Amino acid sequence: MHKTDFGLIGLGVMGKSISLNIADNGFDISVYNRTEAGEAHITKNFINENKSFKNIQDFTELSAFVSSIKRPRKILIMIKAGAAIDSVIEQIIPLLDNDDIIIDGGNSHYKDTVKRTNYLATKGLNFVGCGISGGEEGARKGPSIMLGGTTEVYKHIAPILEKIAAKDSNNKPCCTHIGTDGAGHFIKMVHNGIEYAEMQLLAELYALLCKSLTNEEIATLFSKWNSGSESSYLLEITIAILRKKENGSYVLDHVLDQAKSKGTGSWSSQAALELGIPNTMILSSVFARYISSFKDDRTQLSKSIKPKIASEKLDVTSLKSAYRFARLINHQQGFKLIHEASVNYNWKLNLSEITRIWTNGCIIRSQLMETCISIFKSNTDIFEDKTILNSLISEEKNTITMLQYGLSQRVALDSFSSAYNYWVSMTTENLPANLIQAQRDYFGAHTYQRKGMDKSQSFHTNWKKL
Ligand code: NBP
Repeated sequence: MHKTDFGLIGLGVMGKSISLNIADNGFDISVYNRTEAGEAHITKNFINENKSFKNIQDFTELSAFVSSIKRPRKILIMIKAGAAIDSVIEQIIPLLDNDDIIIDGGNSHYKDTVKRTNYLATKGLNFVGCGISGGEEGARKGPSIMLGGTTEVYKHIAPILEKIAAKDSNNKPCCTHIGTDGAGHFIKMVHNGIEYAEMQLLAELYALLCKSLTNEEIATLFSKWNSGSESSYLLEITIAILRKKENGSYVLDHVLDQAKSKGTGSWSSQAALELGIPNTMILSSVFARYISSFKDDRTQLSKSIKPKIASEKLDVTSLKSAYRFARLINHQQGFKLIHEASVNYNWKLNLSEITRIWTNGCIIRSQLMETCISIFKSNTDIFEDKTILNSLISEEKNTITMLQYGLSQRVALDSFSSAYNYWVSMTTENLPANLIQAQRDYFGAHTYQRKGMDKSQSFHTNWKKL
């Protein structure tokens, strides 16, 4: 058998789709899936289901799989993140040769990626942490690909990964070298964090709208929004979800209201806490999912509350404006976190290039993301863009109207409130943090600074003495 161009380990949802995408683009590929008890059929079934592809070689034995790939080998591991990655790495290390390239395409934690990069370098092997977004369909038709590792290694894998990636509006691949070691996985993690908040905003809008509109009416309203500046992939799928019926009734009405999560939202929040960046929207979206999981408690407690009957009329025009406002804040916070990580880890991240590869193939692709490409060509913070700042100033009024309606109707608007409170605090010169400083000094003698004086000067007051 002739040697293949690429190897892939893990024929799960993503692995299967990426393999077919690579084969479709004319590359020869070797695929492998572990053969736990009763699982030897996975690779065979995959080949049988895709008989038309003559350029896929399947293996159930790792050494034969590794030997079948051209050197330097490029092997994409597409399995569950965590210990499974380390286990596969340990199994293939003895089979590899110097300068071979292992690519981890799963949602691994960026700090694990840094450790693995350093560890594999001691073995003479290259490691690339690679974020892949777009779900099953994106993986098959063209995902957005965020690569870490060195520029040298990127050059080796770019011809294949750029070919299989989605293309932006200028037909450039939505695939780029993000930065060294953990940068690719960090960016994928924040991508997912922004996604959490984008999803939560739509869920909160739905919660408000379904008080007075049917699912079909909400879908019609969202369709109007989706034809303009607020268009996005997530809005598009929400419309389809709202309209989906089975046996004459809306499927959505039968879906249990407990949202699950796999970790990238909480990791983004942890990174924000570690780096000192107030990413309130991702955090509130993660907590909203956690709150949803307390279904039994909610059901029990709800029995003590009288339901609110919508008496006031909902001002639908304020909603679109509030939605835009909150999305701008979400993007501002997400990119502030990315910028801070860039400085902290010396990744020298190109924010405009990151937004560019997020304009197609990925879950948070949107018209706003297209706008962000030019914003980040000359700024590192969305607030520095005068047009955006003016837009936020004018949309504040509508956000207040929407939040007031939500409060009056007893609809929890975790993420919209986070956006608004963050905006108000960020645009307020004097916050009550002077009281916090005084309290800290009172009970812990932590000292404080005084207004108008050099910040290097610390003061302590005996607060008990009148
Ligand atoms: P799936 O759950 O569909 O597949 C998981 C794969 O991991 C299977 O091939 C499975 O083998 C393999 N695996 C496991 Br589980 N434990 C293993 C171990 N100890 N050793 C070797 N292989 C092991 O996951 P998926 O949706 O394809 O996701 C794969 C990665 O891509 C994850 O990190 C995920 O977070 C990430 N991701 C997923 C999406 C998405 O939309 N699904 C998008 C972007 C990124 P088996 O078949 O023998 O159990």
